[in-house]
Amino acid sequence: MLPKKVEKILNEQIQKEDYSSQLYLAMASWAENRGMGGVAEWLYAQSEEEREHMLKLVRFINERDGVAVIPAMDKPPTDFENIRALFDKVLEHEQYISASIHDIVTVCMEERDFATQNWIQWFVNEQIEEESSVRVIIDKLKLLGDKNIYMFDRDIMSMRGEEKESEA
Ligand code: OFO
Repeated sequence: MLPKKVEKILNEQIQKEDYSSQLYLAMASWAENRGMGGVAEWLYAQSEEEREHMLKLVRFINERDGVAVIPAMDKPPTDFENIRALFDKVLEHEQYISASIHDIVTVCMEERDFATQNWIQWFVNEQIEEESSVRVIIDKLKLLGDKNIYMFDRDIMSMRGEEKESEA
């Protein structure tokens, strides 16, 4: 049985993961409309991953005899200044998500819910990977500068491939 405080904070996380998915979908659509097919693919894939994170939480809460609540969604932004500003926003958002995962760990410890504390470690590790993959992208963007967006767009999916392979 999930302690009520843990159930509540996990439900809040469902909303945050769902928003992440919508945010990256909005970013993907923005990039696609500007001819950046590679960036769009990266963001579509990221949006899917966020949906999986959301589903993981839904299933876990229900399995532990809690009640997962599917929330209403805030509309994500539809416009972004440029590609660098977009990825700065992705990093800022992932840092916010990492902080909220750490808040879950804290509540689990306070409530002595060691099962959830153990389970949520997957998210703790996932956030390390997510933040670092966005930092790699921002570093590449700094190196290439504004003029080489074509190359960046061509290569971004292979960067994703390298990360996923190095994880395996
Ligand atoms: Fe779900 O990891 Fe990003 O937000």
